[in-house]
Amino acid sequence: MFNCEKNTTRPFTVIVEGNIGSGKTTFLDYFNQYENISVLAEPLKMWRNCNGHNLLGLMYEDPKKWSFTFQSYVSLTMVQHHCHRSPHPIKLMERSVYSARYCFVEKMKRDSILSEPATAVIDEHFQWLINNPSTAVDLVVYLRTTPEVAYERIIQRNRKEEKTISFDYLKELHDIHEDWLFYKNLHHCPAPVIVLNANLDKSSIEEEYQKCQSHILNA
Ligand code: DCM
Ligand code: MG
Repeated sequence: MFNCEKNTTRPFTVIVEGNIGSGKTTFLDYFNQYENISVLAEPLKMWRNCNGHNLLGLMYEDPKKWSFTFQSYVSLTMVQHHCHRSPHPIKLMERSVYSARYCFVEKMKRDSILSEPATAVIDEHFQWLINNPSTAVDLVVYLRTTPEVAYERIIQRNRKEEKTISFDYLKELHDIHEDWLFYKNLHHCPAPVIVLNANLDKSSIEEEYQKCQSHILNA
């Protein structure tokens, strides 16, 4: 067993989930204004520079060759966030070890991008991780978009690594998020889920955030 928060109480931990382009960063930026919340954005910088290697870029360039490497690194950096000793009583994380396995690895497995042996290793690792107290979460916020809106936002933000993302890929990733967090018929949900309409644009989304604000702040 590992327990990164030995001798400290675990903060109320919220994971923010949703498709690529669902507005997770905008959500985190909004909650950054509260002093009692530790906000942990996805460590994209690390994924783009692991000792000089852009693993995110390699994964999109040659998925068969690099997906295992990339997802192994994602898992490590996500565990680091789960273990982060928050100085505040509330911790907000962008994604988690759960969406890495239940959405991205799931998709790669279905597409045979990850081989069966590679998936077996990931699964053993994942099962061990989630049986440890440090990966426990208290609330899931699901930023629910249509794949059309998410796709449009990805085009607008124009990340160079993401140019190869097709609408079909995004649609399938959307369906997997839906099955997991909306219909709840795919994998277990690690905590209660609040679903927000994340199709709304920046000018009206803050009102939507109110639906989960008290759950988070009064935790
Ligand atoms: N990503 C991935 N596998 C994960 C997590 C993220 O392939 N386990 C990719 C999807 C995006 C990028 O990383 O291209 C950033 O993710 P996000 O949608 O969370 O901003
Ligand atoms: Mg993001």
